[in-house]
Amino acid sequence: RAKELLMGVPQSAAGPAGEAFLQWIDGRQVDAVSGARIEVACPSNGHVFASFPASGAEDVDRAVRSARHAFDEGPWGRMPAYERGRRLTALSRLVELHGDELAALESRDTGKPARQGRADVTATIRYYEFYGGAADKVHGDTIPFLDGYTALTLREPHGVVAGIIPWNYPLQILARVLGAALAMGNTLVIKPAEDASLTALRMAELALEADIPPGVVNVVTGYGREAGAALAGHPLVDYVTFTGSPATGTAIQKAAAGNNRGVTMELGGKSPQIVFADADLEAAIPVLVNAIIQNGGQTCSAGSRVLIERSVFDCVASELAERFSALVAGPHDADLDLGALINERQRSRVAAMVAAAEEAGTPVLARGSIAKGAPDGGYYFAPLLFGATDPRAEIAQEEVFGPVLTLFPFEDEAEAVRLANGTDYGLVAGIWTRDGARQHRLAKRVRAGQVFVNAYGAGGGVELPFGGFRRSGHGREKGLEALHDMSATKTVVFRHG
Ligand code: TXE
Repeated sequence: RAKELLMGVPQSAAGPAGEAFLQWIDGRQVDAVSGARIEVACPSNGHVFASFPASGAEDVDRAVRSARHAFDEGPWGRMPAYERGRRLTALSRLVELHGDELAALESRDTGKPARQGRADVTATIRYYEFYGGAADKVHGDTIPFLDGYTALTLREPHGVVAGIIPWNYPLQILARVLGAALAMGNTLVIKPAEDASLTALRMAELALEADIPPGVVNVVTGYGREAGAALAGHPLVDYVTFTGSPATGTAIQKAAAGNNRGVTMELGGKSPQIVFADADLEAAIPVLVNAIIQNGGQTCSAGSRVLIERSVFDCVASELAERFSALVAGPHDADLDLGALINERQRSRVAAMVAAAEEAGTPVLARGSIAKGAPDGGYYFAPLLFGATDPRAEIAQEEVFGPVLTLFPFEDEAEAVRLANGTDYGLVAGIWTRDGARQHRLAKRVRAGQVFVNAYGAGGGVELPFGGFRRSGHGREKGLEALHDMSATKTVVFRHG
């Protein structure tokens, strides 16, 4: 079916700058109207290996009109919910079938270790499976009302949803948006990040193969300030969902507010893990390390602050230091502890924040290394462990988005809660203690969209609602909760007779 649709339109071709990808609008592969392109460099070595269209407002307008038409005229929103679910489930099977290819493309595009690319594919399969199964299980209520009336609610799609996606987990974040939006009968325009668009383009193709009709999933590529801004402010878009930085989130909310549209915002975090003296430290230590080095620390839910009860501070710090010293960053295909960061801008940003903290006298407890022979052109940053850090410092307050961990001693539970809640973010938190009453108290007092007790899920499973307080954003993704964000309640009242 997809092959038929592609007949007579330009196919991907290998040129001097590698494979020339095209974007997907209305079930067709098309270039940007301007012909402008963005080159894709592999973060592991800086070599350009592909390119894709640098779209502008005109391309975005075509994509939005295609999604509008597919919503207003097409079968998608009106087909039985179980049928939409079946097609999402078919998409999950196709991701499984093409899993190796997608994982390799994701790793090459983002610099993440091969193992992480495969984990991202596994999560992507689960998202489509989960939302495929959920599509026909969300429904409204009947409401006791006046005598002589029947009142009920329907859950209806918004219409055209715009999804602006970041570069850290392109496949997974696309999957949580696409799965939830399509399950509820919306149509979509996706704008992936200019740093990592390739797997989104491949997913648009697989969606057609899964019999999701043309125009239901459009992927328009380009820079944020051009394609992204045009999409967020397009008057034919009904709802906007975004994952990325707070500053860009503000710009997108302003653009959507120009049309009074609803938004879901996931804007990162400065997530704490609180370690009490009675915790199972043997279980905690590897989780504390993994929560900050996974994906090179470029994870919205990264556990970037570890709060440690004073009596075990030195012991936990030295265990962490030993592990940090052994960490090695290297090329994605070497599959080491971590890969390269996404680009030079991100590496310099991390380096500048670290330099400022060192200059302010924050003690460095350990540094990992960069693999011998790692290409000079790669954007590597050796993992770094800071000791006791000033909670007011920039490194303690702002998201670093790199493999940098800061430690904070605390005296008692009250101070632990103050420190945990002492940033403007509130995305995820971890609590490590054997004291059951304290587990319950802290789970309530810590302000975070997800709280893990004696665990840290770094985002958690696809079933678990996810989103933030304060600067971490609003609205919830993942789980059944996302289906509420991706739909609107309609109340219908019948007067009898
Ligand atoms: O993100 P942006 P950047 C954080 C992280 C990182 C920082 C900067 O701290 O260091 O953000 O990264 C699109 N209108 N996170 O600059 O700008 C852009 O094209 C519409 C946290 O790369 O938020 C891309 O598709 N769209 C995070 C997406 O927004 C615009 C994930 C994300 O880019 C736009 C990534 C505009 N004006 C970064 N400007 C998380 N929460 O996981 C940009 N975009």
